[in-house]
This record gives sequence, structure tokens and C-alpha cells, in this order.
Amino acid sequence: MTLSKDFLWGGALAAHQFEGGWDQGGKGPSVIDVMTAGAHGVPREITKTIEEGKFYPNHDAIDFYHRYKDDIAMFAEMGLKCLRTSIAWTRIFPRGIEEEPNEEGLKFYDDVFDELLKHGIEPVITLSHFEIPLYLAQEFGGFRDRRLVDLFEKFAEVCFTRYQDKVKYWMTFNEINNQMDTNNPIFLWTNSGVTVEEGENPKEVMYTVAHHELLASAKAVAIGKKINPDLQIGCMVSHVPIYPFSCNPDDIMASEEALRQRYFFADVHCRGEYPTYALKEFEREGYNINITEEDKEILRNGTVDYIGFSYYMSTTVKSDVHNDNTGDVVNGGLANGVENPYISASDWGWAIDPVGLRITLNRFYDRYQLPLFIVENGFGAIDEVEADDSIHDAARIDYLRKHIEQLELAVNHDGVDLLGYTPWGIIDLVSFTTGEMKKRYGMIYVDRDNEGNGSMKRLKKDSFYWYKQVIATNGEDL
Ligand code: BGP
Repeated sequence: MTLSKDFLWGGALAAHQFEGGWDQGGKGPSVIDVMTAGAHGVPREITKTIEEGKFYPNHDAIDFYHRYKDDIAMFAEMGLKCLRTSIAWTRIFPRGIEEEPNEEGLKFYDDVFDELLKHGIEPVITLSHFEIPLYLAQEFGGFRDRRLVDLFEKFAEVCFTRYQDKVKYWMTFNEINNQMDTNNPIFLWTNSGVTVEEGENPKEVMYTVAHHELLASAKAVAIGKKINPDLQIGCMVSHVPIYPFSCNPDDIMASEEALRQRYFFADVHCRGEYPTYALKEFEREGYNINITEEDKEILRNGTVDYIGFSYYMSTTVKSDVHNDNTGDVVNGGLANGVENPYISASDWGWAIDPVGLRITLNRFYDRYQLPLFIVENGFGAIDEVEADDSIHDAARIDYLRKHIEQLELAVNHDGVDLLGYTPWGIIDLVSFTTGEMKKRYGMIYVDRDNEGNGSMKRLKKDSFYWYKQVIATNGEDL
């Protein structure tokens, strides 16, 4: 089994989850800066404004802002070929509406990218990873407002222009499709700066917001290609394959329908037009989404170059089941979601399904025939530090090894065009859904707890040495 010598082995992070320095260097607050830590299983609270005395874990995160040189040196020691992270919109435009970008913010990313490139690590950048300026959420209602399309395009244009010689691979919106789960308010808030008001139809709001984001993404792609045709600009979706519980055709149809919710955003990003099933849904449900002829033209002219996606788990549906607890991760947020008897789950209920990654790669490649990039995959777990500072994270290694085996099969056996693999949280960082530190993904441990205590010391886990060997042998030695 061999992967191309250019295969991008890396790690994935997001600015708000690891940078810290939330109000430094002229940065403004973002929608995630007003979210408190949640307890295990309890969703994070959205305070909508910074409240005195509350703990906001993202404010300091793991303080990469001040420690980036040392952290990047560790990434280099691991042999990373690329690092996927995001640019915090609020470092560049603190309120999202300024005429001129914040030079100090632009300079910070210049310094980070230069440091990465000095070590031969290529930055792979997401423009919007749950970091919309809070001002735009408070004053504009987030992406409900069409004006955000042009504000986002301007932010993208500034980034493409400034970093075009340092960054080739870009993505527009992180996991744009997870806001489909309107039962969980966290997603619309973090993805789009939106809350649903009493009396509104959450799905109709979500589709309106989605339309504006799809336009913003398409305009960003078009301007990026104009600035520099060599830039590769992709989308980023979260994929969860949805299996039928049985060979009962009703279960199969139920899984097909549920999958449309997963594919909807990628369908528009890749094909440049709305899929028929969505247009039918708007008509059937009476949703009033304002899609003009000019909008259609924008979507057609802004299709993506590749598909970045996250893969953590699969889910299963059964046609004759109806759950009331649709926000629950075990049933994938689906009313007809059930547990899959063939696979186990992490402590947070995330199903562990390596073959699901191969299925996902094949389905995406068949559906769109575009290069793919696995930009998130990983295992959130509690790690124990031994007396000698070692950390034996065998379960994480096992999870990653099995997923890499499947991606290699997808490439070598099935012929999928895969650009790279960046496991989530190469260094421990704040968990997105819970706001906790104890749900750890990293191969580098960070001494910090859920309450914000700890020395911030970095330690190498067993997975650090294991992944270093995987990269050094280009995936041969797992
Ligand atoms: C994805 C997000 C990441 C991330 C990851 C793991 O949804 O893109 O930002 O954190 O999931 O989720 P969590 O941290 O909640 O375990």
C-alpha cells in the first residue's frame, strides 16, 4: 500500500479553540467568545454578551497566541506536512464592518504562517470556523442578513490577497451543514450568529441563513480564483453516513432521506445549484427562501475545487422509530435514529466506525468526482498523566490506526483522489460542543483543566511518537 509522496499528513485545529488571546492584538469578540463551558453532556450556554464572573474557556484556550513558536516546533518534530487551522475573522475585522482590516491581526497570521513554512509545514486554512464577529450577530442578526454575504467576501478577499503566497488550500465555512440540526441551538449560533425567535419555523430560518452562506462561499471562491487561479478553495462539511437499520426498503428509504440533510450543502457547493429534493421541500413546506436569478448565477460561478470534510462517526435509522430526544448524539439528532448493534461508541456516545470513513470517501467521490481532504477525524477521550509525565493513549492510537487503514483502502483499492489527512486536535484544545478541556483529542497533552487551572505545560503522548512514525513511513508503518 502506498500513498502519493505529496500526501498531506497533518493535524487540524481551529483558532478559537486553541489560540486564546481573545481580546489581544485588536481582536474583537466572536460568537464563541460568549459561550460558557458546559458540563459533561450539558450543552454550553450562549450568554450573547460577555458577563462578569463567568468562565469562557475559549478566552485563553491553550494560549497558542503567545506560544506558537514552541508549539510549531513540536508539530515539526512530529513531521507534519500541513497544519489545518482557521483565521479568526475578528482578528482581521474586529466587528466585521470596518473599512480597513486590523494590521496587527494580519501580522499575527503572517508570523504563524512564516513559522510553519520555515519548518516545511503548509498551512491549510478555514476562513470561518465558528468565529463570526459578535457584533454582526448582535446588530445584523448574523447570516439572516444578506449584507453579511459581502462582508464575508471582503474578509475572504483580504485574506486571499495577503496570504496567497503562503497558503494554497482554503475552505470557506467549517461544517456548514451541522446547522441542519435545528434541535440544537448551538449550531446556528456558532455557524451563523443566529438564534431562532419564538413563532419562527427553525428550518425556514436555517435555509434562509444557509442561502446567504452559500452565496458568501461562492463569492469568496470566485474572488479567490480571480486574485490567484492557483488557489484551491474548498468547502467543509461534516459527514456522518446514515445506515438503514435493516434491508427493509422502508429503512433504506429512511436513510436516503436522512442523508439528503447531510449532502444538501455539498450538493450546492459542488454543483452550483440547488438539488431538486431541496426545492421540492421548500415548495411542500411553504418555505419562502428568496433565491433570485442573480443568486443562481453567483452559485454557478463559485463552485469549489475540492471537498474538505470531518468524519467522526456514523449513525443508523429505522423507519418505524420516533425519538423525542432528537438532540441526542446517539441517535444522530434524528427522530428515527437508533443505536447500531455492530459498533461501539466513545465515552461521549460518538459511534466508532472506521469502515464508515471508507464508505464516506467512496460516496463523495462517486457523487462529485472532486478531490477530497479529510480535515477532521479523531478520538475525544480522558487522558491520564503518569508519574513520569508519560500518557498512554492506546485507544486513540487504535482509533486513528483503523481509520488510516480505511483511507488507504479507499485510495489504493477504490481509487479515490485524497489530498490529505489532518486528525482533529493535534494538540489538546477546548472541545467545541462541551467547552471542556477534559475531552481531549491531541497527540500533545496540555496541562489545563475544565475550570481554566493548570500550568499549560505541553507533554508528548504515546500517539505523538506513533503518528511521527506513520508520517515518516508515509502510512506504511501503522
Ligand atoms: C467538529 C468541529 C471542531 C471540533 C470537533 C470535535 O464538529 O469542527 O471544531 O471541536 O468537531 O468536537 P468536540 O470538540 O465537541 O468533541
